[in-house]
Amino acid sequence: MATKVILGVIGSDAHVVGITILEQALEANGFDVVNLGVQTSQEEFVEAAKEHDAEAVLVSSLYGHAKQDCEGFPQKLAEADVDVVTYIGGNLAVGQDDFEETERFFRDLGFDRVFDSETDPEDAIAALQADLDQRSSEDEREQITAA
Ligand code: B12
Repeated sequence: MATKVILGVIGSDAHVVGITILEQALEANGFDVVNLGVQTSQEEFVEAAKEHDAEAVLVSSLYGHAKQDCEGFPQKLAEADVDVVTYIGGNLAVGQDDFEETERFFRDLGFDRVFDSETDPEDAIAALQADLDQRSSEDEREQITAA
């Protein structure tokens, strides 16, 4: 069965082109994408991840308000018992920011990886595949240890 991935633009952000390209690239690489579209709330991401038993949640933000929109988001996933790989990408801060600082902010918030607006979708997909492979081998090891 194809790996299920939730994709959407968080907050009041209406920039749709980036996630459309990401959706196509993910599907071309065999992922089953649930695209929630633009102006998606944290709760909608959490509900969709739960409903579809997703393995990853990919959040996009372009308009410069990602820090406010994502406050508490990884914790909301954890509270709902949703254990997924979480990525965020796009134009994550206002203006010409220091990406290293932005990356640190979102990693501290709990996201697994942070991507800037220059990211080639194929690079993000390769990272996702590697992260998911690593998770499933860790799960297998845990099952063997528990048996
Ligand atoms: C088109 C556009 C619009 C259109 C959007 C139309 C639509 N329905 O999509 C309109 C005119 C509506 C618009 C409105 C606004 N916009 Co505008 N917009 C743009 C513009 C010119 C292009 C965006 C785009 O489509 N790029 C093409 C796609 C392919 O690239 P992308 O979106 O960056 O996505 C790629 C990567 O970022 C990455 N990526 C994105 N998300 C994710 C997520 C993950 C997990 C990963 C791995 C990768 C990833 O992969 C994508 C595919 O390659 C950009 C400037 C620019 N050159 O980027 C400004 C820009 C994004 N907009 C901006 C702003 C400020 C606004 C407004 C707030 C303006 C205003 N004052 O009203 C409003 C916001 C309205 C809202 N509620 O969202 C700013 C954001 C500034 C910031 N972050 O500091 C930008 C950067 C312009 C600028 N230089 O100031 N905008």
